[in-house]
Amino acid sequence: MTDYQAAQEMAELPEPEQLLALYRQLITIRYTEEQLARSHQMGLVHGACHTYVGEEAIAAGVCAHLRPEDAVFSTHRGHGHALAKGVSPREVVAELFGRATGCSQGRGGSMHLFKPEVGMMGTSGIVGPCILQATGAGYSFKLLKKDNVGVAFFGDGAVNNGAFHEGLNLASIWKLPVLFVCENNLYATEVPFAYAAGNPHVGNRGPAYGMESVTVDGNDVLAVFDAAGAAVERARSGEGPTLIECKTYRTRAHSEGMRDAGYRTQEEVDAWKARDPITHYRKWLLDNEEAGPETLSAIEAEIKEVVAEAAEFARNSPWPEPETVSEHIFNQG
Ligand SMILES: Cc1ncc(C[n+]2csc(CCOP(=O)(O)OP(=O)(O)O)c2C)c(N)n1
Repeated sequence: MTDYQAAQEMAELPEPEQLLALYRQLITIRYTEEQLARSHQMGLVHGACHTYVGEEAIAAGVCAHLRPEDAVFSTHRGHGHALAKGVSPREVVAELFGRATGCSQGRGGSMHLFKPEVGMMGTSGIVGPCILQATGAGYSFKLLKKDNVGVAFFGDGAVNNGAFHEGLNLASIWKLPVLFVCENNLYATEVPFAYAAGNPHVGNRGPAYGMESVTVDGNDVLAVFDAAGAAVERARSGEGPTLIECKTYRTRAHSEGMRDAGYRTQEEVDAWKARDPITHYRKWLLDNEEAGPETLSAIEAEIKEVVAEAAEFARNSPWPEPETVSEHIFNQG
């Protein structure tokens, strides 16, 4: 039995239709990212483009438990979080193309994906603050006596930032309904986490804050789903925050167009590609007769169409009108 199979035997499995919804979500993120990478090469994406290829299981597994009123705060690698939280491929692609039909009306791009109506409270180019913003959302839900949760997605590069210490400590002492989801993909740009951290086991840090903490295989969507389900339940019932370390890997360059050599070996990249979260989950669905090949192929064909249409829609969308440039700007003077 592989580690993957063993983890599934122990995990609380989702309902059959949810198993397929997870597959659909994984495929949506992967195909959208691949479309964005191609579009970047064609010069259609304006600004940086950090893809989430290889890490899709985390956004899919966590966001499957969230309601539109739950608040997600994300990072520079946030397309998958936005999609899993309910922003459509059309709105994501159009935003990266700088078009008025994008979720931020073409004003922000990849690192400013906002859609408060579905609880997507923003991707961000600054490493760390999402931890504090999610803590603040949790505090606000607690004050308002709502059973909603705040979720921070962040990389290993954020955990040695002061925001991590302040956010986790505050959430712990006030038992705030927050999930701190660390996507530990082993590198912050080109810096290995093992080099940058005195204690490279993020999951071990929770107890230092008096906080529930768990480490899971971030390439295993069912393991993430299981851990996030327990954490969301704990948060909604007033039992406080959880730190979830998801061990994963990005298989593309840090950012599209960047060189991807000199800091990791091809063998390492290939070993992680062999643990691709989508390939593994697809095989698991088939082996366990949760879905037949025709069903999965139909989902793949449908999402391929959805994403191609989204790119076409974005390409044909208008640019923001120049005369609207001063709209949505706060004047603090
Ligand atoms: C406060 C801050 N410091 C430095 C940077 C420059 N920077 C951009 S991405 C990045 C690496 C982040 O690594 P990690 O948080 O592990 O996320 P990953 O890119 O691996 O998903 C850094 C240091 C930044 N954007 N913000």
